[in-house]
Formats: sequence, structure tokens, C-alpha cells
Amino acid sequence: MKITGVEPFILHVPVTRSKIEDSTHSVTYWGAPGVILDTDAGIRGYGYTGTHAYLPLDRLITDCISKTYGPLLIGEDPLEVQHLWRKLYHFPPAQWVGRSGITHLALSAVDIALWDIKAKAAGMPLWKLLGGNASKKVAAYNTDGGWLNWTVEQLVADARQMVEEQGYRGVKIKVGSPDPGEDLVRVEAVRRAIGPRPRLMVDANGRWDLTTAINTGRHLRDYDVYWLEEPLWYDDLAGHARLARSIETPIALGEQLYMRDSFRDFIQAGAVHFVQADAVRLAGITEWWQVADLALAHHLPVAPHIGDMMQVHLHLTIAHPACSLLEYIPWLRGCFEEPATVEEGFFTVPQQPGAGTTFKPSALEKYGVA
Ligand code: 0YR
Ligand code: MG
Repeated sequence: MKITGVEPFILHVPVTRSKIEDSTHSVTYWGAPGVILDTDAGIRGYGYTGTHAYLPLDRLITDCISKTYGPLLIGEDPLEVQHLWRKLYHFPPAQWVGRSGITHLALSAVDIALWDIKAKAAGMPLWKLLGGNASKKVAAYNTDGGWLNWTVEQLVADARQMVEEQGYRGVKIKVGSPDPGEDLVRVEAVRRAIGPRPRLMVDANGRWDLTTAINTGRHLRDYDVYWLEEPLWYDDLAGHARLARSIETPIALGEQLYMRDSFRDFIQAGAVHFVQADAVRLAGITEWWQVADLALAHHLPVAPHIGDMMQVHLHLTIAHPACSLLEYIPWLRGCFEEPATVEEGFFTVPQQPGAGTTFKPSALEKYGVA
């Protein structure tokens, strides 16, 4: 098989309820810059990454895909994914300007499109190509009701509905308000609303300094918080290691880490308990799998962050032995031929061949901005 075409696209899709905020980001559209790879076999591979839909930067990602990686891909056999990943990852001019950042997000989209082709060529969903089994139960926790711009009343109503009516196995709420005392009021209100059983996670999106994280984090055990996510600046390895030794609540992080090297360092330092590798920030499925194996070797659970809005990570979670729990945010639900779906708190198992990334033509039409 040969790659015959490299066609970039950019989608901007509105988030569920007009605007969401965490301590650091304010988001009205989710961005999906990506690529369609055409082949001489007639198979089309779809891959994309996740952004905050800022067009000038999305354009840099798709430029990198088409102008830098495109010429390296045309004529190659898309089934040789590991070989092509190495070729692109180590392309010296790209390595020189960006071993993380834009070049990395671009490579993630390409790598995912390649795996999509490989699974389609094999006639299997990706989870099966990767060796998974359909009986694996993937529990879903919902993040789309925990935003920092929700009032306590909204927060409580959403959490209750998700757990009691929709059956989610947990909810995640944002912290990192200007007043940490307010954060604890919100955590307490949600725990009281959902009862002792469902998981409750909190996410500071990198906002706190070490002192705030220790002082506020100490109280989280009173509400049986399952994990504290991104308490400190993303790259502050020493800070996270100290925090992990100072509080009882486990630390989750990884959505902002671009490289397997960073995961190795955080894991070695004992600075992370839940490894939140994201295949659309790492260089695709290929590097994600390397990180998941690394976590497995350290007996740490992998709970992927879902910059892809679950489509790819559902396959990876079914297939990889370090995974059992997956985040749910429905922003791209309307875009795919086979959208990731939760029933009674567990994800249903995708059946279509591929990586779950095939967009409906109507979605490409409606949300395309490039
Ligand atoms: C805004 N999930 C996250 C929002 C999310 C962000 O980027 O999507 O809160 O990426 O932290 O765990
Ligand atoms: Mg997060």
C-alpha cells in the first residue's frame, strides 16, 4: 500500500454550553486540526489533535502536517507505522525546532491517521488490532459538569444528574479559584450531593503554588477525593514530588506532557500516581503506547486525558492493561461515524474498523474553518 495524498483540515466545534472555564483556560470551541491520508488502496486514514480553536496556531499545525510531514509520507507504505513514526519523529529539521509543541501535535495527527489506516486495512477496530478484548469494562467519569464558571448550585445539579440519572462512575470538578476556601466549599457540596460511592476528582489545571497545593490538598482526603490533578505548573517535577509526599490524595497529571522522557522523570521521582497520557499531545498512539507500557512497568494506572474527545482513547483503554477508567466530554459527539458512547456508566465497545476517527462528511463541511 502507498500513501497518495495528505489533506489537512481544521474543525472548530462549539462546546456543549457556550463557554467553559477552568483555572487557566476559557473555551468556547474545541479545535481539531488534522489530516486525511489517502492511499492507493482506497483506504482513507483520519487523524487529528486537540486545541482551543485558536486559528493562527491551528494553521501552524496543519502547515507542519502538509508542508513538513507531507513530503516525507507520500509514496510510503502506511502500514509501516513504527518505521514512519521514527522517520518523522527524528526528521532533523523538525527535531531541531520542536521536540514538543506544534511539531508534536502535528505528528500526533499523522500517527493516528496511520493507525486508522492499519486497523481499517486489517478490517478491525483499533482495540482489536492492538490485542484487546470486547469484554473489558471501561468505566466513564464525566468532566463536563465541573467547570469553574459554574455556580455551586449548577455544579451540584450537574453532578447529581450525571451520577444518579446517567449512571456515571464519577465526576471531575475544577479547582484553582482565586480563593482556595471556595474550592473546598465546592468539593464538599459535590461530595455531599453524590454520596460516598462515586469517584470525585479535582483538577487545578496547573494553577497553584506548592504552599497552596499542600494547604488545600491536605483537606481533600476529608471528601475522599480520588485524585488531585495538575496541582502545580506542568513541568515542576520537584514540586510535584514534594507534594506527593506531603498529602494523602494521589496526584494525576500528564495532559500537558509532550514527551515520554517527561513521563519517565515524573514516574521515577514518585511525582505521579495516575498517568494521564494523551495521544494527541504525545506523538500519537505510538508514543502513547510507549508511555502506557512505562506506567505498567511501574504498576501505575493510566487514565488518559482525552484531547481527542475519547474517540481514539476508548480503543487504547480497551486494549492496554494499565487502563480501566476514561474521561467523558461530549463536545465532538456529533462529528463521527461512530461516536464514543456511555451506557449506564460504561463505554460501549466500538465495532467499526479503524481508530474511531472517521469524521462524517457533514461535520467536515459544517465545522471546517480552513
Ligand atoms: C479546557 N481535562 C482538562 C478543558 C481539560 C480542560 O482545555 O478541556 O479543562 O483539558 O483539564 O482534564
Ligand atoms: Mg485536566
